[in-house]
Amino acid sequence: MHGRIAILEIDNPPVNAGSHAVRTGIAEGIARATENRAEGAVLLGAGRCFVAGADLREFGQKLAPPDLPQVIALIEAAPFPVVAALHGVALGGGLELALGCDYRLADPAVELGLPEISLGIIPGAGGTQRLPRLIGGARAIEVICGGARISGAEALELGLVDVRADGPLLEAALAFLAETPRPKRRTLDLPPPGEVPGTLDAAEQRALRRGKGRPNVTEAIRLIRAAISGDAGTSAALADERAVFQRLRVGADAKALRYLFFAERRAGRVEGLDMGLARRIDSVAVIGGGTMGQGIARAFLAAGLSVTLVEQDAAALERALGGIAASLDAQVRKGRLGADARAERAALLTGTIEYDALAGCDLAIEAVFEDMKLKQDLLARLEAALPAGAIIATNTSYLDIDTMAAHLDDPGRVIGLHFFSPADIMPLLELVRAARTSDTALATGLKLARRLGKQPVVAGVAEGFIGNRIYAAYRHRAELLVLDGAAPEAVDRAIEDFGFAMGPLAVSDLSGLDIAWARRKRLAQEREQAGQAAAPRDPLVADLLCEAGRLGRKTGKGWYDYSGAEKGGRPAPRPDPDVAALIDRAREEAGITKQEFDPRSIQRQLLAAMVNEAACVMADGIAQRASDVDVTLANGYGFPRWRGGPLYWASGQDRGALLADLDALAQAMGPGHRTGPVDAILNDFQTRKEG
Ligand code: 3H9
Repeated sequence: MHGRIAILEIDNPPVNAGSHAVRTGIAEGIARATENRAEGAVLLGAGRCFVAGADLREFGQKLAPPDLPQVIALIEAAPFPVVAALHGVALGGGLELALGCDYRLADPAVELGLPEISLGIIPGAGGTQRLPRLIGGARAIEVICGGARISGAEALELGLVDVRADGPLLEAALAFLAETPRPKRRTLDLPPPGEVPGTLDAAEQRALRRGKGRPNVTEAIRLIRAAISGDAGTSAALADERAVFQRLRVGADAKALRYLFFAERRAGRVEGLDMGLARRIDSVAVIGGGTMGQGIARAFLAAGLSVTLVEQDAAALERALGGIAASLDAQVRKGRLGADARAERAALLTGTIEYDALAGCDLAIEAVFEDMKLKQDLLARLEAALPAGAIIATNTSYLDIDTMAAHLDDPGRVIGLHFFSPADIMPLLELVRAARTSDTALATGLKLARRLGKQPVVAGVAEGFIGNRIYAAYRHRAELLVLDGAAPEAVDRAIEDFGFAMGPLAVSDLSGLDIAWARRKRLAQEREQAGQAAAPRDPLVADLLCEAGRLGRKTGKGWYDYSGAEKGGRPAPRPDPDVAALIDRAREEAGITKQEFDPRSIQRQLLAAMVNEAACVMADGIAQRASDVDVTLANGYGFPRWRGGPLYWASGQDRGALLADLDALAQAMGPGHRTGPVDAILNDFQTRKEG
């Protein structure tokens, strides 16, 4: 008690998750404050935030009472006003708790949000009912269904937060209560604010498109609409919300998404690595200003690092700097970046064609053409130009980093930082730990990933590391399905029905068929030089398309024809009779009998290819853990998050059926195919999941 004001501080490190003890503590605190005849109460969080939401570790079991709705009901029924004092984040159940208080006061840097949709559930403690009453239905749909975060400034503007606290939170909250009498004020009694006609429908349409038909999105919209209309009555709507939450919480989507949540946090850790070794990185050099280099530069600039872009000549440098400026401008135009932030980023960027300019850089990353000799020479140049101890990174997506770094005085400085294009948008960053990569370089890379807001995954050296290696196996299977008789659009559709945004052939068209073509030629050459005999079956058609100049969207034709109508601002892929004829010819020339494939067997074969290669990746020790493979595919390759990732998905399948799919895969791939130890990996995976 502070005078007549009760102070309830939630202290449950690291993020004050609303576990059972926290819920009990708040309930007891309210009861004691009532006994003590408190005239008001302040609810706040100790440490770095208010409350980051419900404790996700409890979600696999029955939730012990009191549940959060009960705690909020106690707050609402208390005979004194309760002020939530917010700092750091108030997310999920944390925001719902604050919405259940009579007033909200916040540090201006606070971030508010309801991320439940990303966890396969809906807010379960009144979020769908209270939030729309404060900020309106359309904005509530954006926050709940789109995962939008609300800043402190916006929360004040919207009336979601009543007072801005510039000084110490507790003092501000006490002063707020002392200023004038503060009556009780239930959020549920407030009428929803008026809405510009049409905005609610528009927000709903956007949310449904983004939500890809997941059941939690449609349920959330239904409940938000019920809050706005008020037809059902408040307590019935709250009970409805709770019932939907409880059902979804134990459903397949929610389980997979919770698995990924913890898997993603684990992926950033390396057993036994001393993170204290990480070097401070303030200034970086990006070598090569092509699409990838520009994206990487933008990612660094967005994180507030100073960037020196290095190109071969003045003209290329001007093009690269111009490209970055243009894309920053486009972000401003689209409202994604403020004019001040754009100016700050631009001020952090310089360009040069002189390696001497790198003498002050803490890290350099090369993003030049995928050519071993070129990269070897470049790394040597960087070693000479950079200060001692600075980290040298390569963005190669396939090449052997051990070989690349072998000629340096100190190969320990070299690490792979494999970004995905566009590098400032895609969340994944594969950190490649080569045989001689030092702990310092690895720790620095992990810390840097965090600073860039990326999802790190640590990989070992292998053709394509984790992600591209598995993806290449999947694409190979897709191409063979086409050769054996499935239409390209049938192959793509089968995996899109599984939840991928695009099938592998449409993706190839988007990124350009020539990249994989060059890789196939290189691998064939390497295989020949090494005297290796059997290779998996050649998919033939992809090569023929390239030879015919059909390199994908950039040439207007690839697996599909792009000369037709636009869809979403881009020409839509249309099946092309010329491609069908080319496939028939290839099949005939190779003496292959055309087979029929139903959508399910196509889908199962594509998944089997991923699962099999994932098992090979594990067997070779390229990924630290099975869950890292899932994190990679879900964050960089469009594997539907609500399916958890290929190994998680496989662990939930009937084992006999899966092994049969793997046999069929081996048959289709031919003698050079390597069968991964899927059974053993999944047994181990199951034990870990259950343990
Ligand atoms: C919900 O609230 C449903 C309600 O509607 C239902 C009401 C009835 N639970 O991310 P970090 C751990 S659903 C358990 O590395 P950061 C995390 O595992 C929930 N643990 O830090 C890690 O542990 P460890 C809605 C959690 O600074 C440590 O905290 N809420 C939870 O990068 C640090 O986490 C959310 O979805 C949790 N809820 O980011 C918010 N949250 O060190 C989820 C974190 O052992 N959380 N941990 O690996 C976040 O978005 C970020 O963690 C946060 C901090 C932004 C808070």
